[in-house]
Amino acid sequence: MEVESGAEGQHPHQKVLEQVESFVAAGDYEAAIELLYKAVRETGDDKLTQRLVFLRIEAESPGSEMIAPEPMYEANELLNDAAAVRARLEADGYLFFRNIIPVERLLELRNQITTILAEQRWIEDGAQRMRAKAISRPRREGQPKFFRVHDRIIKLEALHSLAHDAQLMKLMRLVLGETAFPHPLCITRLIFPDSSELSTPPHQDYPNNQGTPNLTAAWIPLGDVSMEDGSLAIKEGSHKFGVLPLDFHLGAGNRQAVLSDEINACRWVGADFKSGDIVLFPALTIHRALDNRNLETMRLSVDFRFQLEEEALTPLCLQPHFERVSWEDIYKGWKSKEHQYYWKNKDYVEVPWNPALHALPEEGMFEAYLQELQYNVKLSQRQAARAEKT
Ligand SMILES: O=C(O)CCC(=O)C(=O)O
Ligand SMILES: [Fe+2]
Repeated sequence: MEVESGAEGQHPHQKVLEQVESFVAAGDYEAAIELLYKAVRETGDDKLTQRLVFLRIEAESPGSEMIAPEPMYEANELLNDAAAVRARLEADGYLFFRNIIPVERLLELRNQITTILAEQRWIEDGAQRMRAKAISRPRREGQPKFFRVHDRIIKLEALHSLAHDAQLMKLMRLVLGETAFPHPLCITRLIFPDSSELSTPPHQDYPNNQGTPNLTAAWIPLGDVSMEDGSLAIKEGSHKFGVLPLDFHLGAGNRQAVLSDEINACRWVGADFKSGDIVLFPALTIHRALDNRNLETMRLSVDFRFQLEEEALTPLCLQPHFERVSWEDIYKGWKSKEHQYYWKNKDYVEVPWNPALHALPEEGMFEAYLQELQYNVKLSQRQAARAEKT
């Protein structure tokens, strides 16, 4: 598209702006945004950029992204029948079990994590600390303040040893097979309330982990996590559509899967999780987090990935998340050696990481820039709204 410049004395892209406003007046936000998007990409003009950012915010009617998942199927009744469990995973692309992980273990890990969060002033300290009431603005993966917390959490023995919990391992052997073992890469999610732009978007784990597509994630809430608190949702049956194209997203991983109409037709399923519950899903299943809409408390959860021996993995899965702290440092001060370097005794096939599977399209950087601007505007709007209330 050629972006015409206007008459003298006018903004150089006055014609574009007029055309945009006439689309807006006619209620056609999609056309207005498309026109502006192209114009901003071509010109980088500040005024056009600002209009685009505000229009994109306006066009998101409140709750437009809100989804209402159907209930997940609770598979506990299948627990003594491996064939039935595996058939269900093959059919639905996920398994949900109630009450698998010992609650005391989860509480202990939550206790240790919330202690760190309170010390760093992310959450309220004191008698209510375990509630994880947020008192700071959202901290995002990659920021220095994020790492001040995460570099401590990644060292917790209670985090890494949870992946080897006897009940969890029993379940993973039932689902995957006798040689199932967890990757040493363990992920902790520290999700602030009221920051929907940062909610984990719909994605497949495969591009982030690669190796075997049979890789199976275990998502475990650290305490009760209802849908209102931003729990995990799964696109039922979405594992049957292969590896999907990627687009930028501000949420965890910075990548969302581009969903076809066929996949969009699959149902979202979810649950109000209780402490001890678990969801398993293979690497091609589309999943996302719901927005944390409780406006107060952080959503804390962990996710581990399991595979069988003899299957493929990439070197990244043998490293601590974010690769900032060495295993040697992580293990300092641990009480037990049992789960240190345990993967060295496993027979897996190490395959190289393929950057092409993780690459964003060319527009990715531009989209990143726009989402960042949009997020900052939304943050200030929220702060202003809060200030008005008090
Ligand atoms: O908990 C989240 O927000 C994301 C979880 C996820 O993507 C996973 O477990 O693979
Ligand atoms: Fe994921």
